[in-house]
Amino acid sequence: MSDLYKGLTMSVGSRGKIAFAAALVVALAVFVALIFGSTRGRAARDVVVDRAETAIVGPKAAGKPAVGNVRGTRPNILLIITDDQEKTSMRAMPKTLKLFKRQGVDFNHGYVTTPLCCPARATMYSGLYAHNHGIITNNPTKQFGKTYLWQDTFPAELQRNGYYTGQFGKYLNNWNKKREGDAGFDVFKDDYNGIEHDRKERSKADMLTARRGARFVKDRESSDKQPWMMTVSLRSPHTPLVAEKKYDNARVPKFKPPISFNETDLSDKPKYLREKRHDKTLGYITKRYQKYEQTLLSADDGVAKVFRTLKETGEDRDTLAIFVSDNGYLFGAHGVLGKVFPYQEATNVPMYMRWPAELGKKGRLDTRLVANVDFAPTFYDVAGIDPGYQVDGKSLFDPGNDRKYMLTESVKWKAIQDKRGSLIETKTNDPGKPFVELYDWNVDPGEMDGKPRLNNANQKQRYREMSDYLEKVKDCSGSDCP
Ligand SMILES: [Ca+2]
Ligand SMILES: [Ca+2]
Ligand SMILES: [Ca+2]
Repeated sequence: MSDLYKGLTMSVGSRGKIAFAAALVVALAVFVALIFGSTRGRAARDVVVDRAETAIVGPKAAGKPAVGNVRGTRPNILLIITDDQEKTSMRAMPKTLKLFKRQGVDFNHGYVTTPLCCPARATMYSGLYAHNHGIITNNPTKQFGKTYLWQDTFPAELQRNGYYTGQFGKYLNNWNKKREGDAGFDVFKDDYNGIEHDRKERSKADMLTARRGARFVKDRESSDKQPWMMTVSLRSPHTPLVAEKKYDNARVPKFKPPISFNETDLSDKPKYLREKRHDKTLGYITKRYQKYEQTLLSADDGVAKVFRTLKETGEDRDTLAIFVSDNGYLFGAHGVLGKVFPYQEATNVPMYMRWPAELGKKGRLDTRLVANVDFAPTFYDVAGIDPGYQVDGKSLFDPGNDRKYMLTESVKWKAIQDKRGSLIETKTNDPGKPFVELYDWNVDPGEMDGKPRLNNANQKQRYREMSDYLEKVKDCSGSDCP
């Protein structure tokens, strides 16, 4: 058992003393930083951070923290994002699964609060819901510098607090470095921004991004004492579905159609979805999915490459890494092809965390309802940063991060869900009368019948509770948010 794990059995008294000592160290560090001006480039990795107990909740932990610590040093921070990756396609990424599922934490109830590229990423960077950072579409230029402030994101906060920061691959759609600024990155290589539909370049994107990330880690060897943060934003499996040449005919796991594949009766679904229905054939979708998975083979190689470099440079242990997709994808569920829908295939994404120094290398399942809105608060927590703005999410290491309901939202709809089902309200022309869907996954796991059933007291009470709660939190901010 490492020293950090002894935190679990420490008496309250000794915790208090350590917390006090840690607070002193942090205060001293801040004092020194103030004297020497900007902390940028100065803060050492061995700054001791006083943070809450690590609360990783798994089935065996019966809701109690499985790992605890009261202090630790600041880790490197690595965020890996895939683009449009729905959950079941993780099967096409064995190397990533080995690193993250077998050696890390699997969040099986991990969500993106808005299942669309740019809003989801803005939420990751800021720790804010889309209704607060303002980016709700993929064309956000008007929000930059107004509702979305790059100064209030984790790269900028970490940079201000002594981290060396890098961004590789897509940051946010339409972000223009010259106009909008460097967004808090010391190194900023947003490859393929604007030319992401170039079919010729597409197949090489993941390896280029991974190579740049690996180079960044290697370069940091010369200043090994300073922690770094980087985002590796992979292109795959976003369209155009052009795999690397060597994977053009690679074997990949076969497509398994969802229960709701080309759902016949859509009378329980909102109008915009009914109008979007494609009803592509199983043959077409199977083929398309195969291409989609083939692009993921390069993303998998890219992840493996970055971690090989972490091992070579001795950085693996002290790096907190999160792997996530910016949104899921519906492959024929409810007859549609796409994202931005309030259904599980779009919102429940692959989400893993790995940090050998604190969490060991035993695979765990964390069953809490967590989301991308929790990432920035998590990074602030482990780096001992009090951000200069109010976040909506909660640190994944915060024992208080154990929400009963999750809020998800988009332009057309807002929804809340627990682990049993969801209530979705889609806007109609009448603001007081949203189109309502209510799902209970115990009886309807495919979300095939959203017409609210209010046949008994239980159903009525659940419906009332969920719609009241949605009304209460749909425009929430800070600690009022779920
Ligand atoms: Ca996306
Ligand atoms: Ca090193
Ligand atoms: Ca139906």
